[in-house]
Amino acid sequence: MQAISTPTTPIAGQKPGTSGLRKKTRVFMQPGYLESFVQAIWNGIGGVQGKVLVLGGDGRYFNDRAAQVILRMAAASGAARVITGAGAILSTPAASNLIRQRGADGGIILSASHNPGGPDADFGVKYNIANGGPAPEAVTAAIHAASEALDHYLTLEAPDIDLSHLGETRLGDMVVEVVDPVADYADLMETLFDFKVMRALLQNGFQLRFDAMHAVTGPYAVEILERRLGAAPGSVINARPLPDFGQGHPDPNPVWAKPLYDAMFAPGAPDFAAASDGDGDRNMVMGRGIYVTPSDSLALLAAQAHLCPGYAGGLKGVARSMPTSRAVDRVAQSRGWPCYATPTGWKFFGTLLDAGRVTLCGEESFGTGSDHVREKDGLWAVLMWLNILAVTGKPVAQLMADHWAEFGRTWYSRHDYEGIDAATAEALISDLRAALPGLPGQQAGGLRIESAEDFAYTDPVDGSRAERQGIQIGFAGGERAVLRLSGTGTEGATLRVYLEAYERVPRGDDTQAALAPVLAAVEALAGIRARTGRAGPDVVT
Ligand code: VG1
Ligand code: CO
Repeated sequence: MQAISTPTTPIAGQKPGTSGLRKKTRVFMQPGYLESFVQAIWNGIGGVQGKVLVLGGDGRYFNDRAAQVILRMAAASGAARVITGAGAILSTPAASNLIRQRGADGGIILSASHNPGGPDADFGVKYNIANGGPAPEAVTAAIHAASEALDHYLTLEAPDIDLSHLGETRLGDMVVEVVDPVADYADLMETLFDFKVMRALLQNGFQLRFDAMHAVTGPYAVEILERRLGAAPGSVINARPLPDFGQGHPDPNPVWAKPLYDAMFAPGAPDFAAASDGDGDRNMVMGRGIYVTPSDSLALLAAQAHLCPGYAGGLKGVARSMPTSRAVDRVAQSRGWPCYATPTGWKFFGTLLDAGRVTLCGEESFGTGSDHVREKDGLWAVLMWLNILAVTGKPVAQLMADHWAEFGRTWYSRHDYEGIDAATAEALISDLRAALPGLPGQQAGGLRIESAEDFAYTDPVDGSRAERQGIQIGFAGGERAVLRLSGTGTEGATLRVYLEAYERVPRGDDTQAALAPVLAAVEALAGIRARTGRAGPDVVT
């Protein structure tokens, strides 16, 4: 087979800091566009000659065709082997696991995560390194530089490979190995959690509902929850992955997983419910009559991790993204663990996990994970919850009440303003940034400002530096507000406002009421309503 060289298409707007490229699907489908980005990855990582790569995606529209393009391009550039899940399907955590288990040089994940899929929705391509985690800034910067210098890409003239059957085939000189996307991942889960005690729980009438949102976790959840753990058939709902996620928004939060959320407050609610996103790395957790914020979930999992076999030896430390609430910090402090605050994005946890400094980490954006892979892991979090529920025998609401009684309650909410004008959003942040030095000591709303900074981070392991990671404002009563712009959107700008307050002895159960003073302070400081013309946020989680 002959390698052919074709001129490239400019890849407009790739942000150097993001770990992949997320665009409208039709943009990726333009002739030569996907090819140009993939060639930029190959060039940015020093070529793929002789390398072993993992390839898989969340099954969204264009996943199948993109996989064929990438296979031909890997073969044309001399890759030795590409390992892919049947149908080119792999959840993000399963891809991370496969890279690690097989000692691959890296991998490509096809997904736009929780963004909708379809010809008029979103697609994405992400490169993961040999530790199984998202490419760090140095690698994404090299890929970005390569994309700007690109003048041709290499591919093969070859028919599509049949990816529906397990086994090995050849494409030119490269081996294409098709594996079961679920088996290795499910086996890994059995090494971390007590399947026997969870099976007994489910046999004793405990009801579970898992909403796969017509995304990639369907087959994983059916295999693990229904087949291996014996949950009643049908416990996994929306289990069939669809290229457009059934026209849904595969984002597990109270807004986009509303039917599940509402069901947990209605008569006949099951004991425990959870949902995951498009590519399976996010999770939302609920009990009967209770929604657990991701920040609280991280804190609870950290506090109870020792009940699970994989973590029985205790945790080395914990990490959270800076905007994530400090609920986990309070657990770490009482247990004497180191606790790190990193910039937003899972890639920043990689060095800490690799160096053995932390065991558990998480983000407020419905992401929780551990050192078992190098991505956040939705089903893993669900299983950890189930394991803890099974060992303690307490309902979710009781577990949380006991947790808050021990550590106090960290009230927390995120308000998102989506699709706002990019220039307005940039100006809002840069004006706030300019005002930062004068803020400490001033009043905002009814609160006194104690600290104000634009978060910067020096990685304690490799010394790499990340600046301008979000405006963080601390108030005298321990309240906190964070403002930053999303790096994952594909339309306009999204402003995220993170609100936090703390009560040692929590009163009531109204999160937004508890956070109203912080919100008033943010409005006074940033004037979001006046600047954007919006009456309020589009999504509140
Ligand atoms: C969002 C979340 C962030 C998460 C990222 C990728 O980023 O806030 O915590 O790591 O999505 O998640 P941003 O820049 O839009 O705030 V996933 O599940 O889309 O890979
Ligand atoms: Co995701």
